[in-house]
Amino acid sequence: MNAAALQALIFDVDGTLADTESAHRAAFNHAFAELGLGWEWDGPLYIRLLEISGGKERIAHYWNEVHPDVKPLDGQAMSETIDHIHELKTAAYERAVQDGAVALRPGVLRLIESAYNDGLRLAIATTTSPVNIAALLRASIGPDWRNYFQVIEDASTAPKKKPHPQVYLQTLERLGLPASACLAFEDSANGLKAAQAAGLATIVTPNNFTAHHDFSGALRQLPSLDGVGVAHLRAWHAGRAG
Ligand code: XBP
Ligand code: MG
Repeated sequence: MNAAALQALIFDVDGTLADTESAHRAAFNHAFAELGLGWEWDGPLYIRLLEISGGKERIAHYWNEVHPDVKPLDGQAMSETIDHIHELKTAAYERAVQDGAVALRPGVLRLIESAYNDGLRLAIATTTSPVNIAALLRASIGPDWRNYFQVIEDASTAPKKKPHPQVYLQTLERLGLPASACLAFEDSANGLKAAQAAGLATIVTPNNFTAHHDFSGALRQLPSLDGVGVAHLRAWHAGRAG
């Protein structure tokens, strides 16, 4: 048993705070169509591609594995073409989120508010782009959403994507807390691995895209955060192994 008291909650974004992946998939397809690439990611393919964290990395993987014959656009280097596809994808995703395509998962807002009011520190550790986080949380929490989160680490600050623990290690460093004083919240096996590799006890709320993943070693696996309060978190955290 580890005696550190619970001081902070660290949230993944995609799939954990909100079921965002359908909107991400549509945005990727929108960008592919805008550029006339003739690529279309259907649901089952996207579930497999989600094993690659990060939008740019996912595009690169698909391109290398499935369409090695496709040439970069207009004589650009492959990385520049991927950056361009990803810019269009990010703009399409932001528009969709602003139009209300994504809502927070059940229990998320209530837990964020009650943890904040209880004096817990809140942080975000995600592989996604900062504009995506802002669009989602502005639309679902309001213009002052940043006040809740003391630390935000994302694709712009942690280039090594999950399952690498970089994003969690940087979050802990900026919080100035040991992993033993925190809980992580994740929805995917890559996310769980990243959090575990940073030493974090992790609560997993799978969704339709990640239900088949292996969540061995999670502190708790729950259908959602609906009905989960700070008292539950403190009890689970106090009872965790080492
Ligand atoms: C989420 C992701 C993200 C989104 C796409 O992983 O992999 O890349 O699918 O967003 P996690 P970007 O929830 O584990 O952080 O296109 O901005 O990368
Ligand atoms: Mg996730």
